[in-house]
Amino acid sequence: MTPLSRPTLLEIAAQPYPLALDPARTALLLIDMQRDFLEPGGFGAMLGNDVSLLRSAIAPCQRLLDVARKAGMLVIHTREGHRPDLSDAPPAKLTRGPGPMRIGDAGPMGRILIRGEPGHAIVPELMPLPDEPVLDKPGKGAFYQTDLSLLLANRGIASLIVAGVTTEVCVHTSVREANDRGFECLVVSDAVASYFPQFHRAALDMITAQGGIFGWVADATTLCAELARIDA
Ligand code: TIU
Repeated sequence: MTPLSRPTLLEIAAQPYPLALDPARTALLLIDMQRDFLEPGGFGAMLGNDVSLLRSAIAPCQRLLDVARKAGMLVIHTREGHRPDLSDAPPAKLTRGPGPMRIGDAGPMGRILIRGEPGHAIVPELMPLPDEPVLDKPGKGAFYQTDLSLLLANRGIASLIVAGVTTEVCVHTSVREANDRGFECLVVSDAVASYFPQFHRAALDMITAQGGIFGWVADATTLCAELARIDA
């Protein structure tokens, strides 16, 4: 395909219909690609999940990161987790689940879902670059109690390419928050993943249903081919 030498609208073949993206006003939002969710011994495993189900999203996220960086797009990483003293964790979140392990308890990758612990870090395959903002969020949504709105406003961002984990929890919550704030969201179907394949499918369907009630869905190959045309 022909490279684009100046800012031009990209037309992405997406569901439920093609999406026009202005790359200068689009950010890549990578949600919670943390060891705590993707590796054994963290929060995901503590909840009784098979964390290997999430690892399929790593390679598509790497490809997205690569083209977004080359295109000069804003890349933002998020991490779910809490202060070591747990003062930002609602009691209802701390006591949720059957136990015996809970948020803040010591696990194989350090204290579970605690900022600064090894398990809280983003997986090495997707290590943020020094100039890429990393947002620590105490909730499932990327906007809740973070300065994400400010970062996006300062860069004039109108559209978000969303990837990460898990499809129906933090990705979905963040997309719903973004949609209500007026952002157009494109969720990358194979760069998001869930511990529950049926929830993954349903969550993607819920985004595109009703004429794209929450946004659009496209796969990483389709999207990367378009983004790779941008001459940064
Ligand atoms: N449990 C689950 O599916 N997800 C979370 O707790 N957090 C995120 O999705 N990041």
